[in-house]
Amino acid sequence: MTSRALRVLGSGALAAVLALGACGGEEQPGVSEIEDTSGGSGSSSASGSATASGETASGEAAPAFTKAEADSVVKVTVREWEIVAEPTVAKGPKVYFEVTNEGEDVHEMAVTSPGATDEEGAYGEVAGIRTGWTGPLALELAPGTYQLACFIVETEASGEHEDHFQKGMKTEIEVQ
Ligand SMILES: [Cu+2]
Repeated sequence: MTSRALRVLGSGALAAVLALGACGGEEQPGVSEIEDTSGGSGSSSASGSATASGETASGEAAPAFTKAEADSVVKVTVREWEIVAEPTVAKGPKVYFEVTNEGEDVHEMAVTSPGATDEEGAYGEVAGIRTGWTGPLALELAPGTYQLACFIVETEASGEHEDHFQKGMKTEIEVQ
């Protein structure tokens, strides 16, 4: 009898190499940033830019809100020597002023409390409006009465002072 050595080829201990499927890739934070610029502002910012600095070409700060977002639009005409607002009663709080200079001198329009005689404490202003120009001013205003005024004081070649406010460049509007 031949003993048959049953050679059991040990299949060896196959090291179970657990291929750890490193699925550590695409972990997404819970918050996904959605840029909803439903408006037509064509500035599609690249991803990641934290602040969309709104500056106009002239370097002035962008209005706090757009004309489309305003509760009312007040068209203001400035000229020698008056300021005319239309309408004179505006719905707030978001009032969007469009100030057009139909005069010959440079003018400004400051929004102040009634009776103010200078622009200190003004809620806002559009300055340096040249002939034919229109300047925007977006202000959030509480209900009440406001003065629109030009506080420019010019000195003529003759030395005479030309005080736009004293000459009549002021009016009042009511914000409801
Ligand atoms: Cu003026």
